[in-house]
Amino acid sequence: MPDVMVAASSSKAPSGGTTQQVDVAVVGAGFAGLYLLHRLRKAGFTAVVLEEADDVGGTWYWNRYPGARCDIQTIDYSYTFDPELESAWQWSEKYATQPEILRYLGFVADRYDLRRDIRFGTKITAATWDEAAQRWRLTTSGGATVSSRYYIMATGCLSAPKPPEIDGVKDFAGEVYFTGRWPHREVQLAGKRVAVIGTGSSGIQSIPLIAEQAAHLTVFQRTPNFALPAHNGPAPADRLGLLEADRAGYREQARWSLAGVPWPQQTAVSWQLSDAERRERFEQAWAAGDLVYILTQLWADQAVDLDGNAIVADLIREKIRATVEDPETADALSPHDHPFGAKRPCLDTNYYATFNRPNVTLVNLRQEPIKAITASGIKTDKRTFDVDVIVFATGFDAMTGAIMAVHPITGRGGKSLSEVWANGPQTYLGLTVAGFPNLFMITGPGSPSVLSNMAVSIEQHVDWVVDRLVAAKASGFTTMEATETAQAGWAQHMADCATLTLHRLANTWYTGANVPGKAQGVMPYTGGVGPYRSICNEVVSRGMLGFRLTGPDGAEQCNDGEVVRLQPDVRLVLNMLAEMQLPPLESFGAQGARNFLAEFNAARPAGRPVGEVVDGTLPGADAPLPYRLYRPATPGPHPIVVYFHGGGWVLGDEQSDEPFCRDLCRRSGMIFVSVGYRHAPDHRFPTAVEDAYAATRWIAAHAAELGGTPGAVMVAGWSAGANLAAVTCQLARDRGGPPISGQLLVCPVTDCTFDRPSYVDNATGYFLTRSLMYWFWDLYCSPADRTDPRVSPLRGKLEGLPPALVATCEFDPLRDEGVAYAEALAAAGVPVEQLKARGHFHSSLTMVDVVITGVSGRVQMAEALRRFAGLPGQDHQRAPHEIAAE
Ligand code: NA7
Repeated sequence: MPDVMVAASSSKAPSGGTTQQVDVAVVGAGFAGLYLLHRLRKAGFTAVVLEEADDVGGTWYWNRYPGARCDIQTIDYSYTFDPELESAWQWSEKYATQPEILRYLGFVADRYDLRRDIRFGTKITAATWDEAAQRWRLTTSGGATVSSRYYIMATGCLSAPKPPEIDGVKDFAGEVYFTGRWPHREVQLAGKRVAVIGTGSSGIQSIPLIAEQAAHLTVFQRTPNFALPAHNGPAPADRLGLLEADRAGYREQARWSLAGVPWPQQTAVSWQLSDAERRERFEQAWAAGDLVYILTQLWADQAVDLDGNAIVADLIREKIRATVEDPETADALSPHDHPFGAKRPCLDTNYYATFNRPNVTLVNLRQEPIKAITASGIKTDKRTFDVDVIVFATGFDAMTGAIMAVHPITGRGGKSLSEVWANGPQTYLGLTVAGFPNLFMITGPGSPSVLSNMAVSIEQHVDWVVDRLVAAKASGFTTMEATETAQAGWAQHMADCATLTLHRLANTWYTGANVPGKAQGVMPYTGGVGPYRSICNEVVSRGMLGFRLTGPDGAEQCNDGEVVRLQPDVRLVLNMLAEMQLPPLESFGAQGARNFLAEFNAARPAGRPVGEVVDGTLPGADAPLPYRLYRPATPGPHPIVVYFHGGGWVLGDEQSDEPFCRDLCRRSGMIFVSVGYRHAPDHRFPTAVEDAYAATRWIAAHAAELGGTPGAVMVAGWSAGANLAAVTCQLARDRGGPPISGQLLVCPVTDCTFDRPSYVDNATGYFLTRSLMYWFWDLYCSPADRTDPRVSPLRGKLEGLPPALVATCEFDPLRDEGVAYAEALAAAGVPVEQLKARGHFHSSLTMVDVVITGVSGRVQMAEALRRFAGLPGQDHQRAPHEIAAE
């Protein structure tokens, strides 16, 4: 294999002070810059790459510390754009070392003759958008200038090392090294007293090797990190076999996966598995030595739910205790302050075992913070450590540092990027910034970047950008700029995604917390590589949504808007349903639709355990009705909620909303009795409502027998069931009971008018369609009866009704009639709380464990029920999710 060549044939700056004119200027000759240059050239653009280092490699040029390796398997951490390149290069190990990765990048640069357009040793000192010329003007360290139509930052996410932030570094008389700027010469540590500050990936990779050389190693740890053994060696035969059996298929699967490595999505959640099953899965992951595997393959809730996550964290801490002989050291090395995966976990070789060596000491900075660095070593507030060498493995000003710290970037109207990002990075898709025309970032903040296999994300970004430049050229546009609306929408979507995961619960470089004074917020896109790719594609298929394109002679196209308005998990559910290409539910006929629903429900998660589930029969209006009772695990008696399922008065039964009933039973600590009322078309209006009322009477009268608190009951329902709950409250008021202390109406049907905006805006595409609602209405109720308050409760008298929580979802045809009912109740003096779920669809709140962003909505519902019952609120401090409010 050829060794890395030093830039023997690099691009030369034009002499004589002339400005180099190119179509595209690129910063950085790492993974991204090299592929970008290759693609740009193939697409016919003139391009120059400006690189501060003396050779290609980017992060792999600078990070030469002992033990530096990739921690995505190398067969996945490779370019995939050229099958011939793939067969021309063989990796020697499962996780390649830094020198091998650098050789690979040199090999790629040579193979595609890239060096002739790269200017090495060139630092850009300023980049300014020239409004008149509609071009970027770059000045460089050597004094040469470049003028380019497009300016692309291929600067990587972890390129700007963070200053040590410790007093006295300059006073230290010994040697100082930074892992992120390790010297190119060999560093002699043998026989020396070495200090390593920092236990992120760089520290964890280098500590075992430094310990082998040093006379004594002292590790200064501020935050313990989770690390798992890499089990390095040859690429695992099973993964290699999969790749070789179908290279194109394997790569394509990676592109659509969550993390950019082709592992299937797990569906089983932790509480559906036994202890033994969970342990088996964990041991398998531990043995696999693969970060993406352990982060994605254990159980579906590990990255989104604190309880599911705590199980993994406990098991890893158990491994640490089993490896580290001194219990106090083991304890200090065990992370307790963040969920597993919320901070970047590490892959190690002998990391924990290194602390069993007699020449290694761990200093827990949480117990004795560093006071200063002195001429002879490091002083904590308890002790002094004299050392010969200090290694700073203290990390980077991640993601934004790489872009902002490089040089001032000035956009339209003289606005600087540092100003625009003062409160955190603002981007559209992590690719562009409003106000900075023709500026692109490869794997910028707001894209999956560091939460993914970078190789896959880089190729996706490069392809997307170059394809857009080609398309713009073909249609005569010369500038491209994100709109403010699109950018704000992306910020909202980013925040929605971040709510879904546990990343926001840790202070990490993902959130900017590692740099004092840096704005805080989850910077990478947490929604996954595949979903992100589909969004980027959607921007294009919707006519460059969110971009303003301009060209000569006033040509302009602006298709403004937000690309994602749904909650991220709702988007996935709806996309999945769309892919199934189901015929409209109403085309099955009533019985066919019921069968379909039963089959559909059988495939969903079963719902979490409750104390007891009891089936029984109660008298309806004029026939026995089945019911299913969910009892909390806590000692009774409990308040009772009478529940009516959804299904348009046509579908469903007392079991069909089981996960929702279980969830609310657990959260509220109340008995839920789900009633199997009779359905249309066999039993048309008013059978269902009379059944609902009769059932409520009977349950209230038999509360004590059912284990409930005697006295008032509450009613609840979803959709048509919420319609029955609302009507039951009116009937109970008018017919002398039973006493009802509160009503929970989730996406209720309240009126027979179909011209409210939500019926029009959400007529199709959100599962519950307008035409399905028409069908339900037709089967249930003749037009002549529809204004009867027993089916259109909005038309009834509303005074004197029990307090209500009315939940509505933004993308639901029924949204506006729910809101209208809440407002009318309030106007009639009824205490009403509204829950308007932004970005949700009709089924969001009841799809427990599928639509996770619905959790805090259900927390709110449970709290409302407890208030209705006169019970104190619960401590929801640990509820990890907040529903987005409108
Ligand atoms: P990281 O992961 O940011 O780790 C830096 C480490 O240095 C981390 O343990 C920090 O503790 C520690 N640190 C930072 N500043 C200080 C000061 N002032 N005093 C004591 N300790 C400090 O950087 P890496 O280079 O290891 O890895 C970066 C990424 O590269 C990695 O995640 C992979 O994606 C590849 P803290 O946790 O902030 O308390």
